[in-house]
Amino acid sequence: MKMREFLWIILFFSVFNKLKGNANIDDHLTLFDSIFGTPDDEEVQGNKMHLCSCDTSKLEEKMTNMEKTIQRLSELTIGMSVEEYTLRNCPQGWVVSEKTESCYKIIEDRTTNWETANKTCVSLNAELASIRTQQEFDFVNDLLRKTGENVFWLGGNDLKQEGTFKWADGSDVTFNGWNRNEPNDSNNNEDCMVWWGYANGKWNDSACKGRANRKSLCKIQATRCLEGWSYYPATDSCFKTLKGNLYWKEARAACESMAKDSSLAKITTGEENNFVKDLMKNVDEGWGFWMGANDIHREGSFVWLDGSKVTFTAWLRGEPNGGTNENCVHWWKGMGYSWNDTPCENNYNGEKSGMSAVCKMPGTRVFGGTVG
Ligand SMILES: [Ca+2]
Ligand SMILES: [Ca+2]
Ligand SMILES: [Ca+2]
Ligand SMILES: [Ca+2]
Repeated sequence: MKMREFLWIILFFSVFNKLKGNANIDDHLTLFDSIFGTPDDEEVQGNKMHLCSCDTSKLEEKMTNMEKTIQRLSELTIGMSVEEYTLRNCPQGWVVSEKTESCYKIIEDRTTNWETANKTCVSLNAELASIRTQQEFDFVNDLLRKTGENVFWLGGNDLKQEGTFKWADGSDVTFNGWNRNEPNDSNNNEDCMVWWGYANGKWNDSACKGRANRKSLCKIQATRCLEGWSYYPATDSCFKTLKGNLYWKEARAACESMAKDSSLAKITTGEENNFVKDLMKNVDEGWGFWMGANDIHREGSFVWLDGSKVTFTAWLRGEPNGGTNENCVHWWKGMGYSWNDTPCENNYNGEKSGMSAVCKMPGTRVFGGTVG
């Protein structure tokens, strides 16, 4: 679906809604003018005459036709390509909520056992649903109400510690969606959360293995980074260390082959530098790690690979000191990961010096899959 077609749909809806309302003919004319241009245009005049002959049956016929067009256009939008969503699309058969950055699926197979329900979700690379905000609470309510069912398994449970509810991924239940007087651990035997349609979707704790046979709701939360990458929220970035014995150019190529928009790391603040230091400390070998900073093109003028100037720096005292012999920057492991300029093809005792790399890419919302 192209942007132009999309705009046409919006246009049709607005015209249609206006016509359906109680606006008088003058309003219709004004609206018509504002959308289709000035009345000087002959064609517009013609259309206007036709539309507003003030014969109600004509107007109704026009509306019916418009309704049909809208119907056809809405059918077209269903085939809208995934690129037009800000999120990567959910797996087929799942419902996406862009607000909660999650995918949801109702599991029709009933089970009396919460554990079984969660296993089904896990087998789909998901988990029994968590509900973390009012927005999500409302979204789930809309979704589940439509089914006419009154009870669904959700992910909340206090199986580990009585009275302390966690979601299926072990995170705390912080948003309060409980029904009045719940959770009540009735008969000291209620450790699993259910969506309770009898109380407008407010939650109830229920026996994890009961007699009641329930459907369940699975959820996939969008992840910010590809697997193996670490998320740094302040700059909405993902980092990854690459252990190797690399010249700077090789390190750059290695990072760029990992994913679209990935390259040697750019560091913009001290906090970001510290975050990366912690990652590097977990890699136990190597002499240091390459970053994107370099003064290859103009001596003394350090830039990142996106062309921006290096503003924040964490040079080792006395660095950069290499002049035109040293044009690439690395974290020097033996010097507390301070920055140093060094030859881009750095050797030690006549051999490659064993430099690793830190790659960086923008945070990206993905549901399991890879970023193409
Ligand atoms: Ca309990
Ligand atoms: Ca209860
Ligand atoms: Ca230099
Ligand atoms: Ca140096």
